[in-house]
Amino acid sequence: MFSNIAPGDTGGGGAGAGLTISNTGSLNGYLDLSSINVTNAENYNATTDEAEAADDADTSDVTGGGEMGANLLVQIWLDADNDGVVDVSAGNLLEESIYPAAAIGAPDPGVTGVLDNIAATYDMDEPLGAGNSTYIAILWDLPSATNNTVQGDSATLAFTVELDQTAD
Ligand SMILES: [Ca+2]
Ligand SMILES: [Ca+2]
Ligand SMILES: [Ca+2]
Ligand SMILES: [Ca+2]
Repeated sequence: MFSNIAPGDTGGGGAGAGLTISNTGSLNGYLDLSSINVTNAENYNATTDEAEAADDADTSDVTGGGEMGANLLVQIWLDADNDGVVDVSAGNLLEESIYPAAAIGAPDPGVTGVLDNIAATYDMDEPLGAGNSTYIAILWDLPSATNNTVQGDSATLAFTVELDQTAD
């Protein structure tokens, strides 16, 4: 989703940048995320990535994997109004933060979740009425202190959206 990012870069958000989740059925549902998986790739090029090798003890995709997911900070949230902004009132959430997990009304944790540490499931039971839509969006931040270990690395986040008929 994002490429050529460097330490100190932030991004994501923006109006309409969210993933649209629609309940096209005739029954009200409850939204969960499952089968969440982060895959880290090293993409090491021996002729151009010498700076990476100086910091990264293992540049092998086979045995080491990349370090992007261990360094990239994210916030994934239910952007109910699809404006690309985590809406808050006096620092407290008006929209549910999925990761880091924080309910509406709780303090906004901000873009502080290490991507690799995301849980495998989020049993949110977010109500989604028949014919309605909501949006899942992500903000990211690669801290400026990140060293060359992430040079060329990539991380892929995959998840499944589940819509259950009961809050379970
Ligand atoms: Ca590595
Ligand atoms: Ca919003
Ligand atoms: Ca690396
Ligand atoms: Ca559930």
